[in-house]
Amino acid sequence: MVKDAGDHQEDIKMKVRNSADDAQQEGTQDASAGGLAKGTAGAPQSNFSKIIAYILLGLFVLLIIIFVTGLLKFKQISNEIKDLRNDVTAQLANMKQVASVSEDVKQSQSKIKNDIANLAYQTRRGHDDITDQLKEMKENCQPQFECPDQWTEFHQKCYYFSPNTEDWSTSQRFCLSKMSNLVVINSAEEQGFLNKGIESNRHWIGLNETNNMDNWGWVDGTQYNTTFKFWAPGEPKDLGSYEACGGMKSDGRWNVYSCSQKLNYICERPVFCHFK
Ligand SMILES: [Ca+2]
Repeated sequence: MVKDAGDHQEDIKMKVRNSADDAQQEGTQDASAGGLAKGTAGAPQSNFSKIIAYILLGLFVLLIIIFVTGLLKFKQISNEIKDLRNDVTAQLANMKQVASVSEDVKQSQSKIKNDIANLAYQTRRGHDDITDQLKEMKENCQPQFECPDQWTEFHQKCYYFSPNTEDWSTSQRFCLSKMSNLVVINSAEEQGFLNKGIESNRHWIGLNETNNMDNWGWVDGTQYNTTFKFWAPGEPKDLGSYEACGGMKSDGRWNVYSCSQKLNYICERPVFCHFK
């Protein structure tokens, strides 16, 4: 019995040993089998690595291209920004210049406005001065009824009956030199006064034919058609090619004479203001 137990243990030990040997042998076989498998899978793995490497290289090149492109783009944008900044600076300078010109225009307008205002003020002041002076003159003025020597006063007018004879134009020039005109007869009273003054001598009066067409006119512009007339019967006659001027006959009536004839003449002067 004891022997059987010992044998049995021995058997178990043997079995265990054999099992271990088998296991070791199987491990060796597995190991050799694994090494064989490993040797056959090496080629695909190398190709895969190459593909990965190519992809990585491609990505790297792509990155380089992107970087360079980006760098160029950045430089371009940077230049554009620089140009834009220069443009803005130039525009600001222009705006400042325009603002300066605008300011000059404003100042000029203001100056012109002031000048006009000053001129208007001076004009008003001048007008006021003239008005004051006229008022003063009116207050201090009195008609000069006393006529100069050799002049006769009648109804606030002064008359000069010339002692000498002249043609009509020379007579008028003399009257003008004395601040007068050849007489303009405005009324029957004036006609009557003159008729006495001529003392039966022929005298020029301020009438002449303006265009040889029976258009008579007074030297001071008085309307001939609307004024008193005292022509002798048959007058005014047509003298043809002779220039016709008006004069008083010895009886005082008006007569047409050739302007070149020499007659006495009558000057008439308005009454001037004589200051007190
Ligand atoms: Ca008169």
